[in-house]
Formats: sequence, structure tokens, C-alpha cells
Amino acid sequence: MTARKLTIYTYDWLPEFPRGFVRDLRARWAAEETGRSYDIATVPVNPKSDAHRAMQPFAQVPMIEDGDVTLFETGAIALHLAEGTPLLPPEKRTEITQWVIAALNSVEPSVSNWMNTQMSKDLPQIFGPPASAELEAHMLKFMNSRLAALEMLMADREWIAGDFSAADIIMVDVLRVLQDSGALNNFPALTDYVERATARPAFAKAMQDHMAHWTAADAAKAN
Ligand SMILES: N[C@@H](CCC(=O)N[C@@H](CS)C(=O)NCC(=O)O)C(=O)O
Repeated sequence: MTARKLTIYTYDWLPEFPRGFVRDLRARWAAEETGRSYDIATVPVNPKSDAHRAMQPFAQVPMIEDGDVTLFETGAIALHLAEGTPLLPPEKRTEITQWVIAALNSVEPSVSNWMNTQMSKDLPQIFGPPASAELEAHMLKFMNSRLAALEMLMADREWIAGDFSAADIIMVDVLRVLQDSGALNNFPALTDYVERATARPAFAKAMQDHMAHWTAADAAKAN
């Protein structure tokens, strides 16, 4: 039997600030955890192409091709790559799916909105005019309410739905963007959860290759 060919799509180049956090990392991490080798293909970040929109209607990344399956949305990608592996045991499928959706729908918007208020201070040309103190406080309060709920839950769990699963890849990647800002400091269980997950060899390999991609992209741009 020939193994299906897996291709992960990301941008051809990006500036420094999002590197390490571009969501192709989630697809790479899932591939590494499940022992899938993959190729990287790129789409232009500027201008976005029609070919890109044909694969991802919002012209975002990542997308994957896995044999004859083409997919976008990191939750769908993680669940797809986890299929038939210990990252998605059949008896845990519904619970893991629930947590993937919770990470993307109940937690990530609160994190992204607060992060945008922070990024708007340093990069207003990209993130819009600096957020007012009121907006920033509102977004922080909303995010902290979500983090507090998750903190209670993770206080007595190693992973979110039994053993390490596709849901942990997505939830941890949503949370880890907060590490450097100190926003997780009041949430020791979440801090430990993120540290535990990102200490996994598969995460380290995914991150190393993700960063190497941007270094190579710089070199290609310079030529
Ligand atoms: N919900 C999407 C979000 C994808 C997303 O936000 N991708 C970012 C890169 S990490 C992007 O392409 N941003 C550029 C844009 O939105 O134009 C997913 O999880 O796949």
C-alpha cells in the first residue's frame, strides 16, 4: 500500500512578528504527532491569489492536501489527520470534537480579541488604531472569564479529553500565544498545560521546521 501524500500549505513569506504563531504550525504538529511525513507548499501572501481562494475561501492559511482530500480550518485539519490514530480514539471522538470546537469557538475569539488590543499598540498599521483603555479592559475581562473556566477544568486533568489528543493540539496552540505577555500568569494549571504540551518532541520538530521555513523564505526573497 502506498502512503497518501500529505501537503501542508502556508504563506511564501511573512514578516517577523507572526512567525512561530502562523497556524500551519497546528497542521505540522498534528502530522508530527501522527508520524506523517509531509511536503510544504506555499501561496503568495501579497497579493492573495485566486488559486488560494479556491482552496481557502477566506484566503487564510493553512490548507492541506491529503491524497484526494483538500481541507482548510485547523480544527478540521487536526481531526482529519488524527483519524485512525491515538489522537482520536473512536470512543473519545465526540468529546475530542467538542473540545476542538470549544477551543476555536469559545476560547480563541476571546484570546484573539485581547491580543489584537495589545498588537494595536505596537503595530497600528496592521492591527488598526490603538485600542482604548476601556476596550482593552473589556477584552481582558472577557478573556479572563474563559481562561478561569478552563483553569478550573485543567486543575485536575493532564490533557483535556483523556490522553493527549487532537483537541490538545488546538487548545494549546490557542493558549500559547499568551505565554510571553504574562496573561497566563494567574492561571497556573493552564501555564503547566501549555508547557507540558509544548515540551513534546513533535511540537519541537514542528516549530523547528516552521521557523526554518521563514528563514528560507527570507533567503529566497533576498535573491
Ligand atoms: N479559523 C482559521 C483561521 C486561519 C487564520 O487566521 N490564518 C491566518 C494565519 S495564522 C491568516 O491566514 N491570516 C491572514 C488573513 O486573515 O488574511 C483556522 O483555524 O484555520
